[in-house]
Amino acid sequence: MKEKLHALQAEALKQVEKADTLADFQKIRVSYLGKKGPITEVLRGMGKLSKEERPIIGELANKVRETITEAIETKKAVIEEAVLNEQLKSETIDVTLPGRPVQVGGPHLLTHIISEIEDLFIGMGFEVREGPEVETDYYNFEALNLPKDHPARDMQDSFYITEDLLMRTHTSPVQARTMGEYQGSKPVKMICPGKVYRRDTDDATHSHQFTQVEGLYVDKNVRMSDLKGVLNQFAKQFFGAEREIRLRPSFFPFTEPSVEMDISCKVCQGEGCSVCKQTGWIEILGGGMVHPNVLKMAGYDPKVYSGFAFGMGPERIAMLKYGIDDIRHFYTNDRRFLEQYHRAQ
Ligand code: 2NL
Repeated sequence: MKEKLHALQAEALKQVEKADTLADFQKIRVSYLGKKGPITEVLRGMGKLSKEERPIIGELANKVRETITEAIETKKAVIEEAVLNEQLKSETIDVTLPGRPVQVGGPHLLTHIISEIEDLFIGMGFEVREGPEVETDYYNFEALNLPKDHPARDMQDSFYITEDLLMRTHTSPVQARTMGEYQGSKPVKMICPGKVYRRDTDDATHSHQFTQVEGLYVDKNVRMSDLKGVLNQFAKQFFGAEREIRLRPSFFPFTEPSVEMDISCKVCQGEGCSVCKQTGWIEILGGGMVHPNVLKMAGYDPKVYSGFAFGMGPERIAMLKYGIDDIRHFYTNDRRFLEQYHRAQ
């Protein structure tokens, strides 16, 4: 019996020596130490042994079992570590590799310009209002002193949905609606940014769809000097404190008198160059004192109330500020154009 146990131990240890996968150890454990294995068999057959032999064989069998178990565990630990090391090696991350660039989006240049304009006028006490892009003939034309058959309507030919409904040709109807809502009950101090539409053929300076920001201030005792002060403040904050402004007489059906505002040319400081077409000045917006008819139609008594209004095109302003040569760049969505302005200030 003793020899049999010693032989079993020697045989098992040899197997452990040869084993090199985790499955091998499992097999050895089952075949030597398992329920149906030889060691268990010896321990089970103890009853048949003499009283003297029993403790000696019992102790030896237990020792053999421990020795085999220990050998398996020791070698298994070595193999497990090797497997882990292999895995770590194959799964290492090279932290020195450059990362994949993250695609960061940003607001469209026009959105950016419009919010900048909004911020400046909010700072002067104007509120921002929006309105429908599909307008009635009344708010788009009639309420702005452009009756049917007025020749100025030809310049603002639009896309008609029905005889009475059209894509708005300017954002002024938002202002006409606001005044109409208040019916002369309180002052109005607002700007209205948004998309507008004209039946134009697209080229470098024309687009059938573009944007506008218009402003309106109606109160008692609003004067031309208020318009000049507000627009001067806007021009200096937007284009730079060193810019001068000038107002030239002009005509709009909804203002009287009407003006156009120029800012001094940054390129030549007023000397005359190709950017300002040798004039030293660059036109940036139009405005004037709200026509009494416009006030009257919205329920404001022109003997009590007066107001100024102005309108500008963010595309033109962006083109001047960044030297963009074609209005179509804003709408063709070429990322090589758009991405240049993701960090625009
Ligand atoms: C331009 C000129 C202008 C207005 C817009 C306006 C609005 C109301 C009453 C009177 Cl409700 N006027 N808006 C006035 C003058 C000029 O825009 O060149 N825009 C791009």
